[in-house]
Amino acid sequence: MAKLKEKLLEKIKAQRPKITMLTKEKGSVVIDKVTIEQCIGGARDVRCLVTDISYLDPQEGIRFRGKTIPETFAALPKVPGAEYPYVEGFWHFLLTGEIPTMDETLEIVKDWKTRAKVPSYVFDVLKAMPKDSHPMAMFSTAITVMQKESIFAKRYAEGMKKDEYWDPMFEDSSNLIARLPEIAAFIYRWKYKNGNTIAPNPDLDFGGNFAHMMGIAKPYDDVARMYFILHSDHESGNVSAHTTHLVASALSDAYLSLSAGINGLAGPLHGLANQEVLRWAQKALEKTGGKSPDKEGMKKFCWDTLNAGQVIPGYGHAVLRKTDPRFASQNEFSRKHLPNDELFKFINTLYEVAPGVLTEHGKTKNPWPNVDAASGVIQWHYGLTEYDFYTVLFGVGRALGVLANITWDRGLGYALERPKSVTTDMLEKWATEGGRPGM
Ligand code: CMX
Repeated sequence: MAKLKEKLLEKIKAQRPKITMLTKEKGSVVIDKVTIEQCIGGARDVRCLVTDISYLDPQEGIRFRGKTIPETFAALPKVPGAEYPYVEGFWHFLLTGEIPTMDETLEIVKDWKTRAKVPSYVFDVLKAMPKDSHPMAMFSTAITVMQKESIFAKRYAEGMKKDEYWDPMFEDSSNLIARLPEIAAFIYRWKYKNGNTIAPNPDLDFGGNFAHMMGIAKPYDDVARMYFILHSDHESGNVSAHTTHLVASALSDAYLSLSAGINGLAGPLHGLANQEVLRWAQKALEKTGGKSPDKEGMKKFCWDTLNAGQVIPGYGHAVLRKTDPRFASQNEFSRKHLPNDELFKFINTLYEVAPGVLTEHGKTKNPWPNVDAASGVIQWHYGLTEYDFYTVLFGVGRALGVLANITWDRGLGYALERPKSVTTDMLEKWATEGGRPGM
């Protein structure tokens, strides 16, 4: 085995300079409809995905069905006595592009209650997992294990026609979404609260019931609503959305597709960054006795991180080139509800300092904060200090966007996804020839 690894390392080391040369010196050579840099560099900016559910402008940030975040929050029907809208109404909006009436919203609230029962074997499987399993591994397992419930898989095996695919996809997606709050809250209480779980309250909406099952008092119900809506969709190219779409393109059902997307969300360069921000902030606060450092102290902490070869979590983005409006929206909530929170002060000082440090560092194309920079602060403030769990919250929200997308994928009969790969030798040849012949 040692020999095999030695040989492999030798080969990797020989290949690395070729890849660096191709990217740095020949990156702009067009090899087909893309450049060598795009081919090696994660297909940045390659326009080859279609969705009408959300669009991400690099300067402006996300629009859901054409509406900015503040416009979305303002337009949707609100839960009585709450600041934020029904998640159920948002689902209607994502699916149809139309703002639902209160009656239409309440119909979905009612419908999801009939779908919300989580099969008991899901809890058995979760209980059988080691207690130190990551909550995202538990969340993804719970979704995968429910695959036997898939109506799409059953109907497909019976020989359903292609133009009917969207219908069982919608049913599976609705069933899945309705069950996610109880699964997520179960994982939290099972793992961190001695298995002391809280039964759902059938009188509450999606966000309210989640807060209730988490055992966290108001206004956490509004935090949940805001959080799920903000994290729902970010057009199609991000890892969780793209993975869900890719897996669904093989006609895998909603359970298999969503769990794959959730696994992608669990990566530290994607959704896991929200827990990393908290881990990083807590490390800094430990050094300063719990008090947010001043600008100079923060600058030093940023540079220490960068000089150690690590990223500043919560900063940078593959598409965005300005402050993420999802960050701004959460900061607005914090300013209103937790202005004196020490962690909030930390995040604000970081916001004043990090963009300058990252610009001086000179690597990232976007020195501004993304959604993950602000989210943990709010969770921490309301007592959810187990930051390993934060990405599960992201996952519940992200399910809304990706499941709306794959329902539409089936409705429009989108194709099996199958991009073409090339070899490094081919790239080197085309780089020398100034492009792929005929292109
Ligand atoms: N701190 C330090 N370096 C950073 C950085 C950061 N926050 N963001 C980017 N860079 C570096 C990259 O690591 C890369 O370095 P190398 O050339 O050595 O590989 C360089 O800057 C160029 O990267 P980029 O083109 O600006 O960014 P990418 O599109 O490659 O990556 C992202 C985007 C988000 C993965 C990256 O900015 C990052 O790692 N950020 C920190 C983690 C994070 O917050 N992720 C959450 C994103 C939102 C989400 O999906 O949830």
